[in-house]
Amino acid sequence: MNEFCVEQLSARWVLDSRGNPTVRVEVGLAGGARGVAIVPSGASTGEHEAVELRDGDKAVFGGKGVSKAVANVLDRLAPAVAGLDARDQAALDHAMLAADGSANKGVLGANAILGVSLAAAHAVAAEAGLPLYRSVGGAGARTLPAPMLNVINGGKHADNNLDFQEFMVQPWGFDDFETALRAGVEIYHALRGLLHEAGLNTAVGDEGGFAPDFKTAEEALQFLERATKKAGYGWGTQVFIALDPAASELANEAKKAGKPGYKRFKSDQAIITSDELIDTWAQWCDNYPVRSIEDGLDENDWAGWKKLTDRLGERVQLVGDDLFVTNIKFLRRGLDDGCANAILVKPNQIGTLSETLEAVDLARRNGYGAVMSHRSGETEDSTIADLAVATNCGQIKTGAPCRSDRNAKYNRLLVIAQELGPSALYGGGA
Ligand code: 2PG
Ligand code: MG
Repeated sequence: MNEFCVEQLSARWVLDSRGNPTVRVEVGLAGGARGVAIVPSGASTGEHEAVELRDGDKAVFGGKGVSKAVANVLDRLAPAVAGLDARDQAALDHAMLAADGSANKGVLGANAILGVSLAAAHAVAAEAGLPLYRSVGGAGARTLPAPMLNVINGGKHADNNLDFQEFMVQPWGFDDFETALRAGVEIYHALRGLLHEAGLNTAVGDEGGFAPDFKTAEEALQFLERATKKAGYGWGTQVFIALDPAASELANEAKKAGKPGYKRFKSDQAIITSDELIDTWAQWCDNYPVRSIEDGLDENDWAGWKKLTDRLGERVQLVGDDLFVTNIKFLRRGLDDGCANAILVKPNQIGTLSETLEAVDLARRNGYGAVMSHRSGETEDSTIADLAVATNCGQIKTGAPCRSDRNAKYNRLLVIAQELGPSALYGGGA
């Protein structure tokens, strides 16, 4: 036994940003340090994500209780990791995978496993007297990520008429994180003013972005352009568009209607083909400064992804979220088939920290980008901010600069930037 060995685990439910229960884990080490993590939760989840264990008892939290996952932390995972040296994250995670025994963490729950995995990493950092990004990333961790700010919400994240889920701005031509974030915030406030003047709703969706009804999806892009210019920034020189239409959701809606393709389920109900959706993205890239498109097609439309990548992959970042689910098995297929050129990284899609780091590593070694990401259901936990810096991945997606569950990450990055001082690099540098 040394001071980094796991001595104690506690767990309980707490609430996430949508008011649903989620798992909070605290890990105590023999040396006395403690680490805490709270697990997030998605709404537009990928089919192949690791299993988020919910109780399913409709009488309690509408079935969304996590008492089974909490019990699994205490009864099954605690004995599996007791006494292990938590500095060996892969060994600790592996002990939990062995205790679960399934391919998708469906026995004990990825929400239980990830809670322990991340809390253990926090405890190690505390015991070593290091910030998490340094403890996980080592001496080279110093790149602040370029934020993708999701300033207009639609799809499953809002009750408006936008079929596509996320309209983000990404400040790219800036020297440092702080100035880039300031630009994003000023654009957000300019956008609020413009929407208000136009008589549009300024209430926000799940990720803090505005969620008005627009005449067309393209009108959302036009508002982004006006807001960027009103805030005094260069459209297409300093500020770019990043999109996450979450196309798997459109494909699911078509499937429900018994048809193949993609259904515009909130606007005109039209069902369009993969080729037509690719044409839409190509047109938008011609007419607007689009830098990044995530889940532009359905997670099962590998042939479409190949076409999309051949058509736009040279000039636009094409990010696989539902497509890869932070899982190297699916990422390998993408690498082999030439699908996408970047991966979205969500620790709870795969369920352990070491597998998350492995996915980032595989992507980077093969020339794919990596974007660290929140979930639509979040909390005050800001672990992903540290992970973005730890991996030097250069980009983070963590919502609008609004609502404390989103700003917890931005605020943590501001503090990290200050800590790093002149040694900090910025992922979206000029
Ligand atoms: C996404 C995410 C986060 P959710 O699709 O990228 O923005 O949404 O957490 O609902 O899957
Ligand atoms: Mg997505």
